[in-house]
Amino acid sequence: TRLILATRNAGKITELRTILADADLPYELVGTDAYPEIPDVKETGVTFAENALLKAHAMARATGLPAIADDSGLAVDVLHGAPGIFSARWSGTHGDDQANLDLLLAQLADIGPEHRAAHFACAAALALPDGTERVVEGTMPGTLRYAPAGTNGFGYDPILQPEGHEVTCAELSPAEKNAISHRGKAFRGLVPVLRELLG
Ligand code: ITT
Ligand code: NA
Repeated sequence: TRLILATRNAGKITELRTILADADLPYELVGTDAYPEIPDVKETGVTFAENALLKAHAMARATGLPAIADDSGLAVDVLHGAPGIFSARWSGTHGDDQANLDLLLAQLADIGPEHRAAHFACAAALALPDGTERVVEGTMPGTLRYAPAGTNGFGYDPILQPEGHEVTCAELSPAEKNAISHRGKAFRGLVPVLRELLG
């Protein structure tokens, strides 16, 4: 079975391929690069789950194949959950991880260490061409640093120190991050659903 991986984010693709390979699934994972003619869907949802489903349904409909999608982001307590679903374009430029991270750090410069709680969230969606849909969500709680540290991962990884760790996500190895991450939890949770619906 071919399974479409409905994301253009290189950091996500790397992690998803590893997380799903660990589950030893019998599917051929096909990236959206194989379908350059299919336009990106507008992410008009107000939750991670809604946006993940929009992306998965669009690819499943357009390709006639099952599709999985990830919508994710960083939710900061003192900002009432922002950047949240706007994480990828917090600075105004979609996908400029450095600018997004720099802006967020500047916005939190005066926030004390006791008030820097945040979490990553991920919604993992599966859509079938017949409209069947499933979503599994995962989170990773932590606190925000005052300066970036580490070069692994992507996005806001250099500033989020996961609960129970003394280093940032960008200082964890990929395997260490996947073991505790929002994305690892969400997609490992989706694995039994994939086995049930795709065989
Ligand atoms: P697709 O829609 O093509 O999947 P995207 O990058 O637009 O790609 P999102 O809208 O879900 O995806 O945005 C995710 C944002 O959240 C992006 O800015 C990431 O940097 C950030 N993010 C998500 N997961 C992360 C992680 O594990 N580590 C660091 N940042 C993360
Ligand atoms: Na999004």
